[in-house]
Amino acid sequence: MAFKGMLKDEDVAAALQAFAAADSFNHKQFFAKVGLAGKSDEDLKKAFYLVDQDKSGFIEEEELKLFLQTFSAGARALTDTETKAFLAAGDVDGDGMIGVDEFVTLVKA
Ligand SMILES: [Ca+2]
Repeated sequence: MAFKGMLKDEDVAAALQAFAAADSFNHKQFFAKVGLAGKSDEDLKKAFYLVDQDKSGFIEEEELKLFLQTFSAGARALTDTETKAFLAAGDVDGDGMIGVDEFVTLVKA
């Protein structure tokens, strides 16, 4: 998995299991369960660039939709409702994308 060495496999599995049902995703609880909430800014920046699959410097809506698959290829895509709620929570400046600083702030919130 993409986060090997940063996160524990069992934490990732448990976090994905906890939000396996459609429309059950809660980013705050997910970040805590998966072990990202306690990571350093440096690690969170690394995590950001894993989610930013096209390396544009922003997490766009399409990448956010596939957020869980960054943790495990077999994970589900977020629903449109979950994606929009996640984006709204992280997109402080309202440009429709999540930048690296916005991501770090969101995870630590
Ligand atoms: Ca991107």
